[in-house]
Amino acid sequence: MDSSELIIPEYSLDRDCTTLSRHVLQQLNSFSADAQDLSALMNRIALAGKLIARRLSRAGLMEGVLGFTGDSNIQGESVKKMDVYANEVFISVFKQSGLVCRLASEEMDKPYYIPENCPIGRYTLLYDPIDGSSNVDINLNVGSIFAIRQQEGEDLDGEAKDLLQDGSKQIAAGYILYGPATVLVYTMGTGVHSFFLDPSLGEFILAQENIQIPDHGSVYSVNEGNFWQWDDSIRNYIRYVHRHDGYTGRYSGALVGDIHRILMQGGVFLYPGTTDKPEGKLRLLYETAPLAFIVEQAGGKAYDGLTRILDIVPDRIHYRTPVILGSKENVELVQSFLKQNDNTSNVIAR
Ligand code: P6P
Repeated sequence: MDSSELIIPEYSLDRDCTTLSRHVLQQLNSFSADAQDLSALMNRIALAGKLIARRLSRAGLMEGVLGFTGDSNIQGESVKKMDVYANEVFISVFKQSGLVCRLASEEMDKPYYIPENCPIGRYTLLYDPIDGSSNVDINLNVGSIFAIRQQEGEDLDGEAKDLLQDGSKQIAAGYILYGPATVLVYTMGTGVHSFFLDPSLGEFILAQENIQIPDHGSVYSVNEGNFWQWDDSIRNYIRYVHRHDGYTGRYSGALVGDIHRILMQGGVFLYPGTTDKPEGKLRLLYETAPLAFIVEQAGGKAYDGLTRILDIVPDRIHYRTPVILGSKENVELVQSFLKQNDNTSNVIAR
């Protein structure tokens, strides 16, 4: 076939050239040093995603990749070998980047400070390196969640107290979903955009811009095994969706996949507080706040019950919040049950 017959629509080439780093610069509408830094930062996150995706795709054929390490993390959770590997990937990818000064991770008690002998930037990466790692050994979807904040002040005591601020301090946030395809979804406050990893290019290529979550969806995503530990208000909501047509339960046990379904198809994800854990299970700084940023930018809502997630100020790095997030109408339906029983808000919304 001669070249004249090879008709490649303009957009497909341009689209294949819309990599993550180029898209960030387009979103910022700038080529300033700050914009270049953020573009480079997102590119490093993409590199971490590629390294983790590669490991996951080979995990079943390699020694020492699957299973538990035998240790527990700061959360009191058993650590999977993949948790450790993924955490190390982010450290390795950012250590020599000159872009960050600290890395705060679900897997580390204290933030990791970039060593003096490495170039130090002024951003902080907060991340959950592998969320849903219980799915790793059974080849079900898992994800990485990230948020970028700027260091404020000197942090002289090494306690990273400047991170203990509300979600409006997030400059960028998003997640990487390791599924049949590896998908990176991010926002910098100008919409939510998704990229698919094209293995043949080794690049994340733009798939969707300005994703909008439907105002209503049929899915409610919650671990109903905790039913009798919830407050009456949440139990009454669950009874409602059981008894009314048009609702269906979907729950994978891995936050990123459950949230991605809600983002794309609508519905609501809940991880309410329980009698023994009124604060819930999910961590604010590197799980619920980044996801709340994404969901709100897509036109949805994200609350801990009756308090907006992005307004919550944590008192420690690994602070937990209950979470109700997703389509506007679905979240408001859950909240209508919370408001029916005032003393509920003490348990669910703390
Ligand atoms: P449960 C995984 O451990 C995780 O942090 C999230 O990915 C997930 O949404 C949640 O916990 C699952 O918790 O109690 O339902 O097993």
